[in-house]
Amino acid sequence: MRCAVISRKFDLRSYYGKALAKIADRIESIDHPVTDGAEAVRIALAWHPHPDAFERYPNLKAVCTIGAGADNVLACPSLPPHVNVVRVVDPAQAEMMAGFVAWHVIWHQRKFATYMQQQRDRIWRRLEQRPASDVPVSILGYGKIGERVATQLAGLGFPVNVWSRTPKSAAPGLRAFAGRNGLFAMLAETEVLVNLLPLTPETRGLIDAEVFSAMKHGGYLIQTGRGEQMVEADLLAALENGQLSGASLDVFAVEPLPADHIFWHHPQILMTPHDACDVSFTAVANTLVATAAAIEAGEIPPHAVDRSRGY
Ligand code: NDP
Ligand code: OXD
Repeated sequence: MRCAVISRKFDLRSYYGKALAKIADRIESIDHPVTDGAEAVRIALAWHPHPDAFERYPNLKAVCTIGAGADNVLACPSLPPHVNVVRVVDPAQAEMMAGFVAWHVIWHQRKFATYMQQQRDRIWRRLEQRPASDVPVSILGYGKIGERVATQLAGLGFPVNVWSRTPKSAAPGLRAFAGRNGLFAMLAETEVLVNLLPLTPETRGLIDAEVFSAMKHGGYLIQTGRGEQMVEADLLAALENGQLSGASLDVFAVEPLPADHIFWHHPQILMTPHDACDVSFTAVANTLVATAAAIEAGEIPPHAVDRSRGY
């Protein structure tokens, strides 16, 4: 099946070159814009597509992303309403995210930022430490990734709360919350807040001053969902007034983060360049193959997002 490879941010074809070569007998991948035979294109592999990218493929049936979040494809103005958008669901990615989040929770719990400063100042001083059981962690989003992250943290001894849109029965040892009221009930018992939500109209701007002030004083934010979900000015104010003691930020409203942004040199912020975890090459290739097979069979591809819900 013919697949257009579309991105205005990355050279997807060279990045995924080996993975695409392995499936070349089933998927013929061609760089966008496909000039000859655009009408034969039935699937696309896309990440941050050009706004008009999908206009030229009249027989497009599905667009596969290279990540768990499909927001950048769903936001593309030329995406036709009938086209399926397929995200990657990769247990290895969820596991990598679980390690990333655990590291940052422990960074906060064990006061490693202070130890780094003490080392720079050549100060030998032991700090008072708390067991994991004294540090409640709450996760916004109890989906494929949030679930794995929650289990990992619970296994390390942290009390873990999870929040979803629809009510869930959480795994043993976790407390589940849902909806706006559930959010604020959960925040009252939150020291570390982990964001693992998809970007939708409901989650855009959700993490704001009201959320920070509902958390325990001196709390910590781990921002791994999407940058647009957090109000930057409210984070800076919460750090300034001590409501939050620090934040780990992996995702930003503008990526790459502009060189003059205050986050770069803020003493209470730890930053990574949207690299909390990655999907494996194999998972991307498998998603394309499964999508092509479903289209040939006239079925909805596995892991197609619900476009009315936005994730
Ligand atoms: P899923 O679709 O599996 O899970 C999404 C979860 O969010 C579900 O529990 C869903 O609730 C919940 N949710 C959605 N909207 C709302 C809402 N309005 N209120 C409360 N809960 C809501 O997604 P994944 O777990 O696979 O991925 C989550 C996100 O993590 C991605 O969309 C992406 O933004 C981010 N991500 C970031 C990465 C990084 O490197 N920084 C890497 C990978 C992912 P319900 O269960 O009721 O449907
Ligand atoms: C993803 C991401 O959605 O990398 O997978 O953010």
